[in-house]
Order: sequence, then C-alpha cells, then structure tokens
Amino acid sequence: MQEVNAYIGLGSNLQDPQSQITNALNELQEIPNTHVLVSSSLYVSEPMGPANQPDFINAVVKISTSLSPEELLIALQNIEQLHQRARSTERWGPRTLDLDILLYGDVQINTRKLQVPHSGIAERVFVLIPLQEIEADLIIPGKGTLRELIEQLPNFQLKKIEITDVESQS
Ligand code: A4P
Ligand code: MG
Repeated sequence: MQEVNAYIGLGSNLQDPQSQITNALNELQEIPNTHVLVSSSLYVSEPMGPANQPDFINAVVKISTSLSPEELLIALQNIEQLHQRARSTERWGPRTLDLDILLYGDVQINTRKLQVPHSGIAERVFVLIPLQEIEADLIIPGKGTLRELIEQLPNFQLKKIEITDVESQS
C-alpha cells in the first residue's frame, strides 16, 4: 500500500504527563510500516471539559504510514493500553494517554469507529497550534485551512514548554 502522511494528537494529564508523552513518541516510532517525520513541542493547557482535573500536556506528530486508518487506530490503541489507559465513563475526563488520528492524508471517514479529520479538530487550540508549528500550510479536509481555523479561535491559554523547562524538570 502507498505511504500516506498522517497527523497524530497526543494528550495526557495523569501520572507524569510529560513522560507519558515523551515515552509515547518513542513508541510511535516502533509502529510497523510507519515513520515518525516531525514532532511538535509539548504544550500545557487547562482542561477542556470538566475543570476538576489536572492541566494537560499535548503534542502533535506527523507520520508517514502504509497502514490503513483502521490498522493505525488499532496500533494507537495498543500504545494507549501500554500506558494503563483506563477508559473512564466521564466525557472528556482525565487520562494517562490519549492518541487521536487527527488527519490521514486528505481522506474523510465518518464511521461509528472512526471520524477523520478528528471531530474536534477545528475547535481545539491544543491541536491547532502544535499542528501549525509543524505544518502551517495544512488544509483540513471539509473544514478549511489551518490558518483560517486558528484565526477563528477565541482567546486561548496555551503554553509551549521550552526545552530548558523540560531539562530542568527531568
Ligand atoms: N475514534 C473516532 N475517531 C477517532 C480518531 N480520529 N482517532 C473513536 C482516535 N479515535 C477515534 O476514544 C473513543 C473512540 O473514539 C475510540 O474507540 C475510537 O473508535 P477514546 O480514546 O476511548 O475516548 P476519548 O479520547 O476519551 O474520547 P472523548 O471523550 O471524545 O475525548 P477527547 O475528545 O479525545 O477529549 N483538554 C486539553 N487541554 N487537552 C486534551 O488533550 N483531551 C480531552 C479528551 C478532554 N480535554 C482536554 C484534552
Ligand atoms: Mg481518543
């Protein structure tokens, strides 16, 4: 199968979120028939959804893969399981690791199991800003250009973690 560029969103707000994300970045490199091309910085933001949970760390990576979207989803869910991801019943609740397929080439999918582009992509600052860092000229199929979506965002709080912060916390 042909290689396709895809974008994966990573999020964590439990059990040392920064390590959860950096470990997941390494694990993404182990997915068969897949190469990690670019990783964004790590970003901190307040939780979207229930406020009584810790802040999130988020990042986005660009990969190239010959897996189908369904195969890629299974590979990502396997990595989530490695992180003892418990699925809480609370919508938008806390999690050790969440891996979402944000984009898969210019493909649009709308099945029960998989919506691509990810259904929340257009409103999520913690997805759009890391995406902009790694590919500012992106077009989000069915939703418009990344630049337009970012212009439409309300005021937001998102802090990039500088390398020196990462070093001083490790
Ligand atoms: N699924 C459908 N489409 C996709 C896709 N494109 N990528 C299905 C991945 N999965 C997809 O996922 C539930 C089902 O979604 C999967 O079985 C898959 O078939 P899940 O990971 O079990 O559930 P979830 O991630 O908890 O979904 P939920 O509740 O919609 O959470 P979200 O939307 O991911 O939001 N605040 C900040 N600041 N940063 C965050 O990262 N994340 C969330 C979670 C809440 N607040 C946040 C953040
Ligand atoms: Mg998810």
